[in-house]
Amino acid sequence: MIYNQVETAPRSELRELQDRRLQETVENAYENVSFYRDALDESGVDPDDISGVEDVSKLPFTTKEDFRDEYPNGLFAVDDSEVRRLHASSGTTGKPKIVAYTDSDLDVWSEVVARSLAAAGVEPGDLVQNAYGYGLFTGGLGLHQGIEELGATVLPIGAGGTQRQIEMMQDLESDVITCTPSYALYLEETAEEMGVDVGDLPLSTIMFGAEPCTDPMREAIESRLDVDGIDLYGLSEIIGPGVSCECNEAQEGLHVFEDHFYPEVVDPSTGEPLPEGEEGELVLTTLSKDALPVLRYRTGDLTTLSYDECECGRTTVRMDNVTGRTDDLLIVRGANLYPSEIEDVVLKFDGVEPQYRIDLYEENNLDRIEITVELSEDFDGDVDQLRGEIQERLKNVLVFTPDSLELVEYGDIERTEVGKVQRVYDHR
Ligand code: DLL
Repeated sequence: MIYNQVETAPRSELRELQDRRLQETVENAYENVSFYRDALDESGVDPDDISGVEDVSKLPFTTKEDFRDEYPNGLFAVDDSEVRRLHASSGTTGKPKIVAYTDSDLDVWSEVVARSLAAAGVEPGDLVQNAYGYGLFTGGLGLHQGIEELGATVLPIGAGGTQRQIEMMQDLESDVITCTPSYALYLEETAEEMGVDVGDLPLSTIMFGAEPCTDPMREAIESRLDVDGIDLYGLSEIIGPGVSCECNEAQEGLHVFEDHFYPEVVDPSTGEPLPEGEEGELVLTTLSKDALPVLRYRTGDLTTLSYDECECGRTTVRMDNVTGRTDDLLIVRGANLYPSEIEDVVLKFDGVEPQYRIDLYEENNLDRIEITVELSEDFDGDVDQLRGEIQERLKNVLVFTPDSLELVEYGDIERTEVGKVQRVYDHR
């Protein structure tokens, strides 16, 4: 279902809207945020120089560090009395990034989440079990208000309490669950442990997001839970969940809600814009945010953009599933590789679970990388042979041999019940 006809508008119409909204956003940022006034003045850009999105690359970037430096509210563009809600994104180090919403921002957010749900095939009247964490994280409340906006029913169960999740899902017959991909797998394992026949669960759709999910991981979720898995993307600095979402017709790339967020892909090392189809870092500019307008935010997420027509009828650009971040890059003895590349190779083997961890150490000034992968519960083959095959494939596909590849028993790798999963442990 298409929630708002703007999603199918001719691209020229969309462009006009983007042009106008970009001008307004730059004016708002320049007038009301001293950080942006200084940054624009320093780059020699006057808001009048920006007549539309073709001028976007004249604007300076905003980075994660800028959010930290301006902590807590240096990037806010409205008076405190107009801020209706705050959220925070917890980084791994330092202060969180605080984000703010006016009434109008909250309306936009509900709308883009409702559009995402509709794109996923969720319908008014469906019961959506929202298993994202409530609180400062944007997942819980972000999904919550969008589910209500769509006219579906929300079960605000939040993260964790997995047995209760399964019982309520059965008793209330939830049609949809919203959660991280790692939690979807944990839910399936817990249902098995409870003796619940997973095939009998009422779910038809899982909307997963907030974490990367490679193709083999998605296949594991879809086949084990017998559901459609729909990828939902977003980040607190821009709005939260609802920046882009897959459609259930094609499930190929995430439609960016381009009337509210302008996407670019740039070379992560030079910052130069890349042509359509080339992989690079996603940069987003908000087009309608009042409390926290953000110009050219370096998301760190790696993707490509495609303007090809989609079978669902939406005319909006699609971004590829995000499976890596610029700061995930592992540089091991001169080889550059992303954890998702390792995941993609390892999880394609029969006999292993979609559960693994990567440990990095420094030994005598040399990097050491250890990979640990879990065997399936019913694996009864030769472990050494499987290890050899995985090593061979890593070498052939990634030109890389880990210092150690350990295959451990089913259940040996710790699961994450609440929050985002961690797979890489850098002890260096
Ligand atoms: O994770 C917002 C969200 C909540 C998105 C629920 C989807 C569903 P943050 O905590 O600020 O916000 O983290 C944002 O998470 O820059 C990506 O690196 C990653 N991320 C979010 N969605 C996806 C996804 C929420 N679908 C950061 N695929 C982003 C891969 C994702 N990575």
